[in-house]
Amino acid sequence: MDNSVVKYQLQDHVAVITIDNPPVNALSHAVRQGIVDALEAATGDEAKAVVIVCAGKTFIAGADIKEFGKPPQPPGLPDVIERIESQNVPVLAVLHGNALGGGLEVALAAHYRCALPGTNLGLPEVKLGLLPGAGGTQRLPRLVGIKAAMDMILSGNPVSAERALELGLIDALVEGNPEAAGLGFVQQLLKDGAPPRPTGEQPVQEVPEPAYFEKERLRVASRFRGQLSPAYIVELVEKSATLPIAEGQALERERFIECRNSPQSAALRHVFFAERATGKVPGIAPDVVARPVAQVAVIGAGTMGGGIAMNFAQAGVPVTLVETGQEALDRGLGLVRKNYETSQKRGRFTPQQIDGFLSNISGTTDYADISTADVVVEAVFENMAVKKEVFAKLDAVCKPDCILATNTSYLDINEIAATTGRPEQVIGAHFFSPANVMKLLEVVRADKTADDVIVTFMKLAKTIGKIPVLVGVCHGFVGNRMLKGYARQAQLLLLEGATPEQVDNAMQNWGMAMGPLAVGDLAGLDIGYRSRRDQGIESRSQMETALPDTLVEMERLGQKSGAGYYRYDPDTRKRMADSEVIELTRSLAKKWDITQREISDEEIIDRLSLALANEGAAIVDEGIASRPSDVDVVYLNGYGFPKWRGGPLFYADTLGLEKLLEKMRALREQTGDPCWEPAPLFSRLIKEEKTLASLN
Ligand code: T1G
Ligand code: NAD
Repeated sequence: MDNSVVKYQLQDHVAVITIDNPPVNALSHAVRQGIVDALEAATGDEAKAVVIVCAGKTFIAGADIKEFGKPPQPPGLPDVIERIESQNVPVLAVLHGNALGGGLEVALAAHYRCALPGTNLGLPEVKLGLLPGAGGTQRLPRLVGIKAAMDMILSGNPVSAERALELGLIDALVEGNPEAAGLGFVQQLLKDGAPPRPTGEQPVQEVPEPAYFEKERLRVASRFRGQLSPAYIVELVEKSATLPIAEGQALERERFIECRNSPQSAALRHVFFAERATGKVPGIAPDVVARPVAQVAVIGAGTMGGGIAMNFAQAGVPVTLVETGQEALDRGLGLVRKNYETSQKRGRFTPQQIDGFLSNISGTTDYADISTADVVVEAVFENMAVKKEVFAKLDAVCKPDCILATNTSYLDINEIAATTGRPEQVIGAHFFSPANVMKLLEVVRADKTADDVIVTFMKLAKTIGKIPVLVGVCHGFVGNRMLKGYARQAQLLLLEGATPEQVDNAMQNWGMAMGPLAVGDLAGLDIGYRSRRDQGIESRSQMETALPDTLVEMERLGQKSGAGYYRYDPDTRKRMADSEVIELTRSLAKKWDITQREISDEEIIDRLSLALANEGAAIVDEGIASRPSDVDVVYLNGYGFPKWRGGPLFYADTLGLEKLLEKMRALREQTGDPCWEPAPLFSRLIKEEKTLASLN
């Protein structure tokens, strides 16, 4: 018996079940049915053993996430697991590539496991707002013990095959072709007379004291604020030590279904596919190929330049940092070395790795030294005249097909491109600080940017471990443009009576990594101050920037000066509310004739999240972003938006567009503020009975 994705064959009395469901052998309905049918065939053929193996680059990478939210089709995965474990002859799973989620649960149901070196074994369900729903929380502790199982399932991070062997998760490392290696291993098992060995019947190893579970519950409550599945994971792993496997699995299934149907998991599944969709650029022919990139140059070794260079060095791409003078160059290279020392202390990289990265980084003050670069990323001062001067120089020294990218945060890339004779080779590459850490990269398509330049840069971004989002040219692109409306609401709420602490706590309890005022203090209030002055906006002339303007002129620049919206303890850097700021805000409110009042956390959350959604919808409508999920990916990876809320536009759909319009109209009524004029896209979608997700 065969079906389109599961092959069955009998070899020397051994039944070989091969799953072939590209790209990642996900456990679709056809795969589940195919496995059960193949096991029935093995029984019918009186096979002496069964080998489960996968074709392609990986073992099973989990349940088919695309099937979630659709009506369940039997056999469900728990049935498949039951069927594997109850087979009356030894069942071996041969693992290679990734054995994740339901894939590892299939392996746990097998009686023996072997893996090729380099295989990743993990239960990443928590990253999808789920928990292992086919026995993982009950069988893994039986093999590796409670603590190792708890760490694996709560972190969702895989372990290597080598570590899995140490933990007792697999029985052996094997080499070569998975099927051949598996057949060799199973013949040894048969020679040794190895019996079927149901994992579910094995006792749980090393059960810790109750205090351990209490500590885990507390840790999870603070680390996963507002999330459902982590607490259930602690409960289920703890109960695996006392409940018989059938009861443990039944409770696990109940918890799993609750999580699967939760808005959090829907949000995290949206994020999973949204982050993979950003690389698919509409409107570019599939035959446009990326150019090879063998060497890169970065102009300016300041806050951003150094971090940008580190990304290329770590990806094995030689990079040259260019500065105005030796002193600036030495300072920049020194900053890079210091960053690596910190990473080494934190155990992120080994000394050997760091030596390798540093050997990929060189420095110069002579532009002629980068004439053979394939890509140049400019990260000099945010000043149009300086950038134009640099691009004119690059246009002169770099080879004709060298791609010239700018890391500008706000400046008009079309204007910069126009200073060169090769505007089709000019593109925006907006990294986020710290550039060697933040995963987001806004790739900015200028009016004349060539398709193969875009394809090359999107691929290069993935090579250096970034999530690229292609955006159009406008002030602040996607992220900073949306930030403007968000930050403005935060300022207005302060003038209307909320405190910095109240605004930040409301947003952090809602899930933001950090509240808007604390972010302002972290980034430095002087950056915004300088940018407003560069735009010719007179200081304190605007209601929504009067407070930060005043703070900067009081030398309160934020964390870097020890005070901003908050005061910071010089030793611990602890953030403390500051009555002086409250007083100052009160006096500014008087000056702008604003009556202060009690403000609820709900109003704060509404105004900040709706400001993001409204601007995000306008950005999609203008085509600055290709799809709503791209806007979500920008905010999730660049601005600390909580992943379990899916992003500003996914959240808007969760609220419901009619409800969202209602809230905006009420705010328009209440405040008279034209910013609450809803983006036309909302009404259009409502009229067509569609959601933002329908545009993804
Ligand atoms: N279901 C459906 N599609 C999947 C998928 C999955 N599990 N995993 C990947 N894809 C698609 C993906 O969208 C992309 O499609 C293509 O495969 C290549 O993926 C009961 C309930 C395995 C490490 O969470 O982490 O099991 O964009 O670009 O970089 O307990 O994919 O080409 O159209 O990511 O080489 C648990 C999810 C599920 C693992 C490979 N499993 N996958 O990375 O390729 S829940 C996971 C990954 C579960 C049970 C529970 C990665 C990967 P497209 P890719 P990659
Ligand atoms: P920075 O002031 O820290 O560094 C700029 C560096 O450029 C300095 O070391 C300076 O010596 C060098 N430089 C100036 N003119 C030069 C020239 N002609 N040739 C070579 N080097 C030159 O600035 P930064 O914060 O790294 O910002 C750089 C760019 O990145 C700006 O456009 C900024 O808007 C953008 N950006 C900054 C951040 C951030 O958080 N700092 C985030 C994203 C983007």
